[in-house]
Amino acid sequence: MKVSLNQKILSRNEECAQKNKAFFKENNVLCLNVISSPGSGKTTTISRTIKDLHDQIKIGVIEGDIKTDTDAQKIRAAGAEAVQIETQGACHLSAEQVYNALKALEAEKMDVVIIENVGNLVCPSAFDLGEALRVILLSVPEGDDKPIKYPGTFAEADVVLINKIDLMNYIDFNLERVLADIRVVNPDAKIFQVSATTGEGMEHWYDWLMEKKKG
Ligand SMILES: Nc1nc2c(ncn2[C@@H]2O[C@H](COP(=O)(O)OP(=O)(O)OP(=O)(O)O)[C@@H](O)[C@H]2O)c(=O)[nH]1
Ligand SMILES: [Mg+2]
Repeated sequence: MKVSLNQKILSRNEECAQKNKAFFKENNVLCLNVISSPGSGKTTTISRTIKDLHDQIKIGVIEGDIKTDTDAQKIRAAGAEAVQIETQGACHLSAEQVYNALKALEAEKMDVVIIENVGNLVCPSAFDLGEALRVILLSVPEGDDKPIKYPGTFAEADVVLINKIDLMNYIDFNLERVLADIRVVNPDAKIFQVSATTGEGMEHWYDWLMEKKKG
């Protein structure tokens, strides 16, 4: 019974994800789904990306949180339009929520739509939102064992941003191990080491993003 209900939820989500995909294709919008644990630096990374690329691409953001619109406010302060979804307890965004937010955002006017999923390294990875690319963040203070503990999430990544590298000298974090562990579950993912606060390494992420936008 439980299994069939889960399948029903996932297949309903997949139907709507296909609608989102069609919307992005029709409007030539590149969509990214950003997933990580709470506090890894999703909003900080997106805000810095908006500021640094504002004269090259128009970015719109859909924010997912259980409660509050504080992340949407931070995105607007960084200079981009943002729509906040409050999931009221759900640990991930659904394709239907994103579909409704796309209208509110007027996403057809954007070059890139970035979806910041609810902070959670497990649930969001099961829900396709119709995105073209999936971005997984892992921050140094979370520890170097996360790729082997959450292999399903890392396996789905197009790009992994290892964030907060400015803290590397203060924390026991084996970078070589992390790189090797990601490679085991996902040999094709691009991996960039960045600091969203100091800006270190962000240019490689920007180059990758701009290449993807060009197609
Ligand atoms: N030292 C350091 N701190 C960072 C970096 N990136 C983000 N932070 C800090 O980490 C904290 C959390 O950052 P957020 O961007 O809010 O993280 P988030 O992933 O959006 O969090 P949720 O939306 O709650 O899941 C803030 O205090 C940031 O200033 C970084 O590269 N280095
Ligand atoms: Mg956030």
